[in-house]
Amino acid sequence: MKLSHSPASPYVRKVMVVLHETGQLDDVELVPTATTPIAPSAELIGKNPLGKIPALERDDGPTLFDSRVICAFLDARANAGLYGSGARHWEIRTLEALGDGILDAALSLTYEARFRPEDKRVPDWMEGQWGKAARACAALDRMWMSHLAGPFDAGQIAVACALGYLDFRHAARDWRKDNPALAEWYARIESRPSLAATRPADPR
Ligand code: GSH
Repeated sequence: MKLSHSPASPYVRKVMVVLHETGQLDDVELVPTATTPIAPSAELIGKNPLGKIPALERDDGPTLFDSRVICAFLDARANAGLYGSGARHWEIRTLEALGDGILDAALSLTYEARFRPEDKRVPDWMEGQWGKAARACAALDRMWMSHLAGPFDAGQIAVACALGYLDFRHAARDWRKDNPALAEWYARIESRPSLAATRPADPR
C-alpha cells in the first residue's frame, strides 16, 4: 500500500501512529506529498479529488481517505481493537471527532495566516476558529479524563495528534494554561513510542 505523506500533517500523523501501534509500518510505502488548497498536488487529486492527505492507495481496492476511514481500516486489517466495542466504540468515535475538530479549526487558522494577506484577515473569524479548539480542550479537561486514563485507543490518538499540532503551529495560544489535567495526560502520553516517532516536522 502507498500512503500520501507529509511529516507536518497531523492527519497523516494519526495514520502513522496507528501503523506503529498495529505493527503494519512495513506494509506501507510513504509517498512524500506537498498539497495545499491553493496548489493541490496533481498526483494526489487522481487518488483523492479533495486534494487532501492522507490518502491510502491499496493493492486490492480503491484508494481510501480521509484519516478516520484509513485509521479504522488499518485497525480492522490488524484486528487491533483501537476502536473498542459496545458503548466504548461510540465514545472512541466521538473522541476522535473531537480531536479532529480541534485540528480542523487549528488548520484553518494556519491556512488563514499562510495564504491570506494580513489586511484581508478577519480577526473575529480567526478567534471563532480558536474558540472551537479552546472549547474542545476545555471539554477534554472537564469530561474526558477518565476515558483518557483508559487503554490507548483511536480517540486518544486523535487527541494526542491534535495537541501536538497546537504545540507545533499555535504554541503562543498556550492550550495548557486552562487545562491542567489534559496537560498532565499529554505530558505522559507524548513519550509513547508511536507518538515520539511521529512528532511533527516541516518537510525539507
Ligand atoms: N478530514 C481530513 C482527514 O481527516 O484526513 C483532513 C485532511 C487535511 O485537511 N489534510 C491537509 C491537507 O491535505 C494537510 S494537514 N490540506 C490540503 C487542502 O486542504 O487542500
